[in-house]
Amino acid sequence: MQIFQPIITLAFTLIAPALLAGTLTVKDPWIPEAPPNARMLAGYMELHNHGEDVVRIVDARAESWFGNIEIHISETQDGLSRMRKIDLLEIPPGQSALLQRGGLHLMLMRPKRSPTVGDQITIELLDDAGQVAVVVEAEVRPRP
Ligand SMILES: [Cu+2]
Repeated sequence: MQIFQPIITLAFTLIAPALLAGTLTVKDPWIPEAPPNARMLAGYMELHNHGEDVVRIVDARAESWFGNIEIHISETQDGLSRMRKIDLLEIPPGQSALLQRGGLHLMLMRPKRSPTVGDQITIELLDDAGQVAVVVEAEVRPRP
């Protein structure tokens, strides 16, 4: 039996990262610093799906920092800029989703404390199966 142990260990070492890594990668996640009493902050990043299946993001959480997080899109209608909540962010295989100023973004709502420049905020993005699709380490930076 003992002779099989290294083989099992090797197999797990090879397989485990593939299972854990998921198919989304995150580039440059950041949060513009907001005034201390702000009721919401934005979260920006680039998500890339390097897997073979579509990824559907429906929710996000950072429970030690925010009461809830929504996915928003900013749109200009009749010359007015407004934000709309979207229930599903679909990223097809090989495609990216860009969350940036004036477009898609995470809306980080009901802050439990005030994020300040340099803070690292861990955000989990959840897929339509309720699984964590990717864990994001977003840095709070000065507002441009
Ligand atoms: Cu918003």
